[in-house]
Parts: sequence; structure tokens; C-alpha cells
Amino acid sequence: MGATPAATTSPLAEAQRRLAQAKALIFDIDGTLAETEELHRAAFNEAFVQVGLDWHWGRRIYRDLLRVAGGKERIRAFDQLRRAGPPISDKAIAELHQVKTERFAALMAAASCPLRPGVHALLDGARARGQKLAIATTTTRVNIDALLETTLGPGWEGMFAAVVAADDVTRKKPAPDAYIEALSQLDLPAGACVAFEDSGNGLRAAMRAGVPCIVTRSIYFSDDDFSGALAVVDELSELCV
Ligand code: XBP
Ligand code: MG
Repeated sequence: MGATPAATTSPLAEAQRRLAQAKALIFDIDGTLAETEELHRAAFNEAFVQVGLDWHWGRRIYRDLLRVAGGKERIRAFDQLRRAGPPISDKAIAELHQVKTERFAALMAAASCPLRPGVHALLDGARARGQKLAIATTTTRVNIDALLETTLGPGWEGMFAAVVAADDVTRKKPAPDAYIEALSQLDLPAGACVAFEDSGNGLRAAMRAGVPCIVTRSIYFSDDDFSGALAVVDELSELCV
């Protein structure tokens, strides 16, 4: 009689098991909860026009620029690529980024970006199981408001035990800082949580903090390296437990 083959668990089943048992779920915003990056790109382009810069970011260049987390850092990276004229100052970057942030809020109010499939069910399921919810993002804090106020309602902040945004930490993703700060606010060890990300940078940030991470593929990062993810899904609806 041959040996009985060892039972194997698929990455999706293992991710569902970890998800059901977690004490807290930690979410990235851009690309994970909603496909916001086209609105960010439009906001950057409107800001360039508003301040009189002849810059325009098409989809191809934006795909490359997205490897740099954070809007201010992305503006600097683009400026360095151009190598024409003197470098843009920190003050000019901050002013330009402020205009971009205002344009993003206006576009979000006008276009109302929906949450991705499965997100509402995931949040509702987590609350029903008594799991805490948290946000760890490298986007500007008011951008979180712009998205979640329209999709979850004005009381959205009460749903989350921790909200960590770009300016709350020194280093942006792929550094683990946003996750370390979220864990500290949650008062939970990394292994008791599950993170949700859409990019290689986000996955690395979660992993460097020791948080197991499920990846949902998004428009701009679908070809990233997701080695080490608990599971990679096209939509979070695939996970509903
Ligand atoms: C999000 C970002 C952000 C947004 C723009 O990364 O990198 O920079 O693209 O927002 P993640 P700001 O989803 O990994 O958190 O312009 O406010 O930075
Ligand atoms: Mg993201």
C-alpha cells in the first residue's frame, strides 16, 4: 500500500484561514480599497497646469513613477529625470503637492470613486467577527477622507482603530514604518494581523514589519513581484469568508 499523500492547502484557503483568525486587518488605500491612481494622475496633471509647469504625466510614465511612493517624492523623481534647468526646490514641491491634493479632493467629490469589489463585504465581515480595522498608507491624510467619506460615510473614522498616513511616519513604503506605527496603535503583534496591499512596495512594507499580506492586483501594479504574499487575488471578493 502506498503512502497517503500529505494534505495540501491552497494559498487562497490558507489566506482565508489567516483572515478569519486575525485580530486585526490592516488596509492600504490607493489601489487596494479603491482604484484611485487615475484620479491621482489627473490631479497631478491639473496641478502642473495650475502652477504653470509644462509637465504632463501619461499612463506609461506614471507607471514608472509609481515605483516611487508618495506624491512629493514622485514629483522630485520626475524632476531629476528631466535634468533640464535647476532642480525644483522643496518649497516649490510642497506648494505644487498642496495644489495636487486640492485637485484630488475636487476630482474625488465630482467623480466619486467606488470601493473595489469585495471591500464592503470584507469590512462588514471583519466587524461581525469582532476584528479591528486599520489603515496603513503612504497617501496624504486628507485623501483618505476624500475617499472614505463618500464610500463609507462621514462616520468612517469610527470604524478604524488605527489610521496611519504619509505624514505620520518618516519613511514611506517599502519601509515598514507605516505598519510598525499601525501595530503600535493597535497594540497587537504583527503575526496577529493580516495586511492588504496592491503593490510590491506595499507588500514589502508589510513583510518587513512581519505582517502577513494578501495582495489584490490593481491596474498599475499587476506585474509587480509578489513573492512572499500569503495569496494574490484579482479582487478581494475572492476571499470572502
Ligand atoms: C500610494 C502613493 C501615493 C499616491 C498619491 O501608495 O504612493 O503617493 O499615489 O498620494 P500606497 P500623495 O498605495 O502604497 O500607500 O500625492 O498624497 O502622496
Ligand atoms: Mg497601494
